[in-house]
Amino acid sequence: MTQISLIGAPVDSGQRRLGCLMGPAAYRVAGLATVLTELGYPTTDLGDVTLPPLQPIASPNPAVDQLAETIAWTDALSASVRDVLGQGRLPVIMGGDHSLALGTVAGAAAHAEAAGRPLFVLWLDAHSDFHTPLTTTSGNLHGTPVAYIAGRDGFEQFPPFPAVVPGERICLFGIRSVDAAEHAALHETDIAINDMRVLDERGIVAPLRDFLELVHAQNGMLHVSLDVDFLDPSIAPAVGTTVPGGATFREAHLVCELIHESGLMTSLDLVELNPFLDDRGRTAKLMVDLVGSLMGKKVFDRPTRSFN
Ligand code: 5AB
Ligand code: MN
Ligand code: MN
Ligand code: MN
Repeated sequence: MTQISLIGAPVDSGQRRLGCLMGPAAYRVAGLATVLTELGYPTTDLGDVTLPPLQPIASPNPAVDQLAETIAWTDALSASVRDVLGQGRLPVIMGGDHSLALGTVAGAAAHAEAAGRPLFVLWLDAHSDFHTPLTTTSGNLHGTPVAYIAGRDGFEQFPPFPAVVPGERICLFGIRSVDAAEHAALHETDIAINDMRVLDERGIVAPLRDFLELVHAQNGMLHVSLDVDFLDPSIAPAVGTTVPGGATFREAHLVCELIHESGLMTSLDLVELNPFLDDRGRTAKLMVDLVGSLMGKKVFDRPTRSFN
């Protein structure tokens, strides 16, 4: 049975609205470890990663906010994810804003390269997160991790990304808010863009299976990055960047169930939960329920299509 390590990542340097640093505590209160244990997975909570005091670092783009903190989180979380994967365990990162994925995916990429396997990234999000520190106008670095993972220029102040993930191994799923600079840059890549228009037309199953088939065919590792704003704000209000028209309750569970059935996921981020904006813990509880589906919780056992 897969062994799971929970990593608390109280990152809030990637955006300016306070509260994401309470995310790991909210997942603990909502019973994440218990859900995993009850599903039969030996689960260890490694506690929260912390940072030492830092000196500020200036960016060539004066808009960029909290660069030193975000670089330090990148280093620290890359090391913890790589370490957990090296122990043969599944890291589940309890965020924290999405800038934490600069580090977690770097750690997964370093591990995959050492293991001689290709890394694939499934990005469940309202946004494409394809800015660089040079193109962002908000200055919020939670809008940049996909660009870092894909090897775009502009991250010279960050640790070099260990093994750039080619566009054909990245899948954006659920997006519905893309800035003009991101849009232009995405057109130059082979990243699979499953925006909400595509999901409305094709549904969840076909585009997701297309991507999972690719991962399976290449014996890939699969990092899943789940941004709370992937979900419709009516069911998941606890996020700073709500965008209408997101995944419904059943669409989100179906995504998670299909990922589970594939048996392919090797690391998971839970990002952007802001418990200060929540309504009696409902978003935290929904995220924990979705992790349950990702790890095999189902209403009724039936024969399923497996990739292994
Ligand atoms: B999130 C925006 N593109 O750059 C920007 O929540 C939003 O991690 C970024 O997906 C959203 O500030 C980042 C307008
Ligand atoms: Mn995001
Ligand atoms: Mn988002
Ligand atoms: Mn276009």
